[in-house]
Amino acid sequence: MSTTTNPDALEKLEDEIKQLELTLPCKLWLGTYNMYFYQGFWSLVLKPTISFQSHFQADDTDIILASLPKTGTTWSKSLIFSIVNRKKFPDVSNHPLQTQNPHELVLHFEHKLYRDCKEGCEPDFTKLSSPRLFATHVPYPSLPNSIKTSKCKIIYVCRNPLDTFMSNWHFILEVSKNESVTPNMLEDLFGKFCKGDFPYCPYDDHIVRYWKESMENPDKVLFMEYEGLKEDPNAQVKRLAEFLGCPFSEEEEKENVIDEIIKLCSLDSLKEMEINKSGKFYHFVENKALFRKGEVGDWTNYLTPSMLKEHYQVLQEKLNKSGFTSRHYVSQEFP
Ligand code: PAP
Repeated sequence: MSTTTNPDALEKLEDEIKQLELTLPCKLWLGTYNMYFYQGFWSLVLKPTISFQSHFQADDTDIILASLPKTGTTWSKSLIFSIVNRKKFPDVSNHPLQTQNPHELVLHFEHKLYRDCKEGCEPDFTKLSSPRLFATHVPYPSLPNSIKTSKCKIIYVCRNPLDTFMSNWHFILEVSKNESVTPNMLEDLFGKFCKGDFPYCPYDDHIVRYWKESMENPDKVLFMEYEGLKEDPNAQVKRLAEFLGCPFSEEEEKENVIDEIIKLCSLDSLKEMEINKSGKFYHFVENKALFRKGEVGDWTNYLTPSMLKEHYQVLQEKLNKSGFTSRHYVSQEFP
């Protein structure tokens, strides 16, 4: 794909993407949207993904949050923003999180920056201060080379597959204006999720690729788990700050700065903020749809043993074979 931004090259890129769409496997998502199988993963946002992949130039100081949808993106965005900017915004009552949804503070590459920009132009990065904070759901193989080769940092957050699916399910029901999505589609969509026929999936490939990178390059990629954050937020916030090169000082620890950040970014706190009760992010999704229960193991209230037997075994076996280990995800007894 072309990497320049002159009009001819952009036109060429457009043509290349159109041609590509004709050759890629394609499925209809929720009976409405074209979902393309690109570089081993299903994508609903092919064009912005390719623009991002072709054009984005990372700085060594950039911080990039990567995740599958519904695995803790909003929470991680608020924590990363608050950790990195803690000296700039020491006063919680005046904190940017009070007036902006976390998705407006840490901008998403393929759902915001490269989706919003008109043909022939690049996102405007000039207003962002250093370190620039970004997020993406794009799988590791599709990241721009400059992210892989620069010294920028990647934080990957993942979540138990069953809770991830359930969170997606509730979000789809909540925000879908599409009448073809009905509650009785739960099992069908669960089957698709387990098979990998789901946006940004296969689930196992997405997490295993980032996990392997984190094992091989621990200074470059930090692998975090939603469940770990729930279990011991203090330890995880410290781990994040150290990884980002801004560890908490003894004085900050004594002054409870870590606890204040955890409290500010908690589900209850974000849910209660006026901006998250009424606003919309990226113009069309209600902020409140991002904050539901935030529980570990909520899937047990929805997925029946027969659904698990029918659909989940294959995904579990793939995860087991991948070598990926986490007591939250892979065990003989689980689910
Ligand atoms: P996104 O991919 O659309 O950005 P994401 O933030 O990754 O969504 O996931 C939303 C989930 O995180 C929701 O989980 P649930 O459906 O199981 O309840 C949401 O409740 C949870 N969540 C959002 N903010 C927080 C937070 N501050 N602490 C803990 N969980 C949170």
